[in-house]
Amino acid sequence: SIVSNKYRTAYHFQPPQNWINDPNGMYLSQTTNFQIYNVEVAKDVSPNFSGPMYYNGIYHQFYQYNPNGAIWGDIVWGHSVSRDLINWIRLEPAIERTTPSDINGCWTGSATILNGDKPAIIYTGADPDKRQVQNIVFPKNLSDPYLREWIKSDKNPLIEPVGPGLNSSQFRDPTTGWIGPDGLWRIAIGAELNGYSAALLYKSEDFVNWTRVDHPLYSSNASTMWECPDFFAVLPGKNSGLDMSAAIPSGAKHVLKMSLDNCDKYMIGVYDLKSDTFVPDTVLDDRRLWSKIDYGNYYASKSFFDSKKGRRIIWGWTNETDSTSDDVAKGWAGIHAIPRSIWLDSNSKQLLQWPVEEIESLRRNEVSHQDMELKNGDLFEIKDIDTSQADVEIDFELSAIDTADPFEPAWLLDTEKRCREADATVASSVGPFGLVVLVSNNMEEHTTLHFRVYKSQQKYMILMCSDLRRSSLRPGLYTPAYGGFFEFDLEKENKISLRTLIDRSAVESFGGGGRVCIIARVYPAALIDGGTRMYVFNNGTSSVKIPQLKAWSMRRAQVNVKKG
Ligand code: DQQ
Repeated sequence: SIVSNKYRTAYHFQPPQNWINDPNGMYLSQTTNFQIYNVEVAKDVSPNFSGPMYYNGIYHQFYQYNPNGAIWGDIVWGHSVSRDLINWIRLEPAIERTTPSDINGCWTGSATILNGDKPAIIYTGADPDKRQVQNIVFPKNLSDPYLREWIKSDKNPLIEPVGPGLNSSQFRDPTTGWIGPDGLWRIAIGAELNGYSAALLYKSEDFVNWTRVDHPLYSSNASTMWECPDFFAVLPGKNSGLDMSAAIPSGAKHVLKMSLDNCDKYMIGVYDLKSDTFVPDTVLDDRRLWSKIDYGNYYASKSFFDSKKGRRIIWGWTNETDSTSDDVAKGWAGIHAIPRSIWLDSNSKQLLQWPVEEIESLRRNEVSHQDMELKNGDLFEIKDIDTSQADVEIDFELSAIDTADPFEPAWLLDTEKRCREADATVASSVGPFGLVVLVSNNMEEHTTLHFRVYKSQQKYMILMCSDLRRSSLRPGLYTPAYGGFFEFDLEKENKISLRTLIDRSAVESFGGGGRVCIIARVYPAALIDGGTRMYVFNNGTSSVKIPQLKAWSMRRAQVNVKKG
């Protein structure tokens, strides 16, 4: 139907139809048979394939997928391959419900590359008693560059929910494995233990026989079960990634990510090898204050180390925010956010994220503006690009920052509320200024991305909002005002950057060089008829300079268009 075509994204990851949720195992396989691979790729995706010409590996992406409809259910492990993380070829499902240990569910898990470039996937199955257990699969034929077929071990289930205090229906989503100083493999599993949330730690010599360690990797009484834990090492200020199965360099920090309360949160700390536990740098009892990977519609993310480019990449799931009946009518639901490089800021206080550079290969029709000044009330239209499928990068330079309003720490407890109260129409001294996207001709529909600067003792706090409340005239949509705060150091920087990827019903934004990320789903009627516009604006009383603004139309990527 017209509706489904117009809201469907052009370069975000999604299957051709039906429901998708969590990204599952991901990794780069170093194939030895380049010849076969290149021939097959050429057949499948030429002539418009935009990836790098030279490539010595294949990215694999697995995901929770319903082959039978646009709602959650009948889940299998979808499988797609790519050589550039942007254009994907869809393969047959890698894992389906076929054995007692996964007959009631084939849920989230992770891939690990074992010694000798042999991948293995450990995933959660639901058994005949609906207990959650962990299973393993291996590729049937390592010389198949696509690794199409996966064989279940007859040792399954490898891990069962046994032991006092363990809730057998809250025991899932194993992480990628890593090797400790004793040479043993480790994985963590999300669980509810004695009513607390925990990342349980398991050890193994051979990746098949697992023993639970007598303490969790980390646990907390501040929340219930954590879904999809992710555990990885980072080096402060270095945007290169670390391989979790290699020796961890000194000075490294560790990150524990967990999915709860409809969002992905994380803690930064150290991995104490003596006690084999994660020790957060700061423990916050109120989980509303925990840092978020993304302050918008983003869940069940997972990262992997990309050995080709030496970076860590994170993927997350972004659900629809229209109604279930809309999803059934569209015939599809769910996308994945653009894969992002993820690394630790030099202050070791927060993660930074940026869309992988490969996405820039889709840019065309560059427009650029230099040295603009926006006074109070100014609205400047960005023209000559496809404003419904675009990439925009803007630097805002601040003047009169000393006059910024004072910051209230209580706002951190509910950043969405702050974005509703201090919205794009409410002037303060410094801000709001930003970008308005997917604007209908009469402006009745618009999605606003904006910043506001507050003074907090010696530093500044920036509020970034993605306000969807006027995004569509259609009824029955979830249209919050998402928001997050980040610190701003006037001595080191005087510009606030905004990058926004607009992809029809997806608006994915990166503020302050990736300090606050917000992905949102919007369904403007203007996408169906009338067309959309885009503007930069300033509604703050002091003026804002834009030393540089660049915008591009984005080409359609080849996302799962054909079967390999
Ligand atoms: N989705 C999977 C679970 C996981 C949840 C089931 C998170 O394994 O806990 O589809 O979105």
